[in-house]
Amino acid sequence: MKIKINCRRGSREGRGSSSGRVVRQSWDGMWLGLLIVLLAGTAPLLAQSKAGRSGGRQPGRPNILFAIADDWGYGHAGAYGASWVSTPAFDRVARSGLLFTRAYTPNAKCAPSRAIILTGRNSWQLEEAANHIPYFPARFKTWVETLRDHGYFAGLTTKGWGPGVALDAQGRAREMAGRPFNGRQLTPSTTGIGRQDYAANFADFLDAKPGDAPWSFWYGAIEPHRDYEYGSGVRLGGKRLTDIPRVPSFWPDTAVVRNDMLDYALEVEHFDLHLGRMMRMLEERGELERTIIIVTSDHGMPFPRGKGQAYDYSNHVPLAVMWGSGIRRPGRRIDDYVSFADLAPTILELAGIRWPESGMAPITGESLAGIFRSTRSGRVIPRRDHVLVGKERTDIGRPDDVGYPIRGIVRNDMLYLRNYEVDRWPSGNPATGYLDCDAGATKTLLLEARRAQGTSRYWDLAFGKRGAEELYDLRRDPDCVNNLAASRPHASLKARLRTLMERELQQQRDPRMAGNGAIFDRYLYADPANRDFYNRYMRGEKLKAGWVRESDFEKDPLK
Ligand SMILES: [Ca+2]
Repeated sequence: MKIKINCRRGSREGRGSSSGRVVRQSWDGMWLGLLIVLLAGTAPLLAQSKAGRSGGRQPGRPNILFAIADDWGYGHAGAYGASWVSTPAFDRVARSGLLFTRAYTPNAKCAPSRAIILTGRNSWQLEEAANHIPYFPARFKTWVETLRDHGYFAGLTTKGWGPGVALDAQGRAREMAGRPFNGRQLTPSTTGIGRQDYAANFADFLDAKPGDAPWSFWYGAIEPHRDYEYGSGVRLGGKRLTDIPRVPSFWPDTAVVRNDMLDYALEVEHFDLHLGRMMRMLEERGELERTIIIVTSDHGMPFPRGKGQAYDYSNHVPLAVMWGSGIRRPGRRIDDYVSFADLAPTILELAGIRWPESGMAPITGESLAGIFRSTRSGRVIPRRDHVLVGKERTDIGRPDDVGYPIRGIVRNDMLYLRNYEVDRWPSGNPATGYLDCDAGATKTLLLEARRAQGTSRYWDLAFGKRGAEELYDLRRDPDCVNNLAASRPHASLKARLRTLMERELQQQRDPRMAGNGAIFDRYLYADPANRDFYNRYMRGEKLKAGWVRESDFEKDPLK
C-alpha cells in the first residue's frame, strides 16, 4: 500500500504561473492519495461506540472546534496588538473567552508538535513521534480517537497530525484527528494559499453529523506554511511595508524581509477568515454556545531562527479559547505558562472522560479547566511558572539523518537551552541547503549576504553552529540574540534552570537523560525518497527536496 505523506511541501514560488500550477496539481494529488488511503484502510467509516450510534447527547458534553494554523507565530494577531496582521475571528474568540500570552509548544515542528497536542505527552515521551515525518507508534492513542470511541462524531479538514505515517496495530491508516472532510475546493487568491475550502468542508461535516451527537472538528489549515506569493501582502492585502513596527533583530530590516513578513500575514488572514465563517455557521445553527473553540498554531514562523529551532520565535504560539458560558468572566488575559501537553487532558476533562477509560498512554500535561473556572486574570495558578521545550530530528539534511537535539526550559521569562551535539549544524548541513529551514525570501537573502560578504551576523544566528548552552532574558530580549550563558551574574540562575529542567525530564523518562538520546537519530524517516538524503547527495545522487531552493545548497565547503 502506498502511503501518501500529508505534508505541504512544494517548490511553489509564485513567480511562474505554469510551474505553480504543476506543483499545485501534485499537491492536490497528494490529498487525493491520502483520502484514498484513509478510506481504503478504515473499516466502515467510524466505528462509533454505543453512545455514538444512539446519537443521544449526554448532558454537559460540549462540542469541540479545534482550529490550528500551520506555522503562525506568537503575537501576530490583533488581540495581541499586532498592527500588520488582521485577525477578527481570533480576536473575537479572545474577547469572548481567554487569551493566553504564554502558550508554548514543546517542539517547534509540525509532526512532533501535533503529536504532543493529540497525546498530552511531550515529544521526548513519544518514541518515533518525537521526530518529523516519522512512523507514529500505534500504542499512542489520540484524544480525537478517544472522543470518537466515547460517542463523539469526529471530523477533520486538511492537515491533522503529520507529516508522517500513522497506522494502527493491524496496519490500517488511522484517523488521528478525525474523519476527513476535504471535498470542497476554492480558487485561492495567491499561489501560496491552499485550495481547500475549509469552511465549506466544515458545513459538510455539520450536515453529516448524526442527530444530536456531540462532535469534534479539527480545522487544520495549511496557512501560513510556505510558500508565499512574493509581494502578495502588499498587492492583495492592502498592506504597506511600514505597517510592521519592528523587524526582529535577527533578520536585516529590508524591503525583502518586510514583504516576506506581509506575505506571511496575508496567509494568517486566510486562516482567520475561514475560522470566522465557521463561527457564523455555528451561530446560525444555534451551536456556538455549547462549542469550545480552541485557536492556535503548531509553532512559530517558517523563517530562519523560527520554526524548527527552540527560541521564543520557535515555540511560543498564539492561543485563545472560548466556550459560551463555560468560561467564567470572559475576556480575560492569562499569563500562566501553558504547554501543548495540557490540551489533551483539558479536552478529556471537559468531555467527561476520565483518563483510565480513555485508552491513552499516561498523560503528562495538566488540564486548563481550573483556569476556565477561575475569575482571575494574569497569573492564575502560581505553579504554572514554566514549560519545557526540546527537539530531536526536526528535519533531515545531516549525515546519517541525525537530528539537532536540544532541551530547554522557559521559566518566568528566562529561556535556558542545552544543545547536546554542538558539532552538528542547527539548521541542517550547508551542502544540502539547510534542510531544517524552509526556503523563502528571507532565507535566500541571508544566504546570499554571507556569500557576498564572506561573513554575516544574520547567517551566524540562523545557520551557524552554537555553543552547548544558551540563556536569554525574554523580557529584555524576546528575539533571543543576547546569549547570557557565560554571564557571571546569571550563573546561579542558569544552574537552577538546568537542574529543574533535568529533574523534570528524568521524571518524564526522556531517553536523552538516561544517556540514550541517540535512539532518536536511529528512528527511520518515513519518506523513503528522502531517507539518508545527505549521504546520498554527497555520493553524487541527484536529489531535490521540495521545501528548499536549489540555490540554498552551498557549493563551497563551510566549516
Ligand atoms: Ca507547521
